[in-house]
Amino acid sequence: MNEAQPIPGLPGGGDRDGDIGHPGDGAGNPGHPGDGAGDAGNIGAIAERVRPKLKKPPLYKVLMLNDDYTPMEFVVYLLMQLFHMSQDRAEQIMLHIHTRGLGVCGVFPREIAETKVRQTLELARKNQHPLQCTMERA
Ligand code: TYC
Repeated sequence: MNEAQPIPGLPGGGDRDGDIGHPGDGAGNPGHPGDGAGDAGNIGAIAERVRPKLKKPPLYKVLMLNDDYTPMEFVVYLLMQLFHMSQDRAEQIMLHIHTRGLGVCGVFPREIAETKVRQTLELARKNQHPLQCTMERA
């Protein structure tokens, strides 16, 4: 046995699909001794993936919409509290939404995006602001 064994999650391992080490995504050792992988001339070698390729979860953009009534300071506060932005970043994004009509607050897997939208709307309603927030596939 002199086959080099790449170490999962380290450079040189992996399945060349361009990602970096999702557990169980096929990164790692190509075959074990006796499993048929790499045995040239082994007629009828088993060509079945031991670990089926797992799909990465689809991502969603959380979008915030402009309106004429929600105070700028409230939007900045919300971007800092719920989207963990710095004050400078939150002001930039708020002004982008204010001038362009809408903007992206972040990109997340579906359930996290849903939670961000819900928390944004809850906080806005609690403070009686008409702010609108939604999500779409990234
Ligand atoms: N247009 C609002 C104002 O002038 C500010 C604002 C910014 C509102 C972003 C909503 O998502 C928003 N007070």
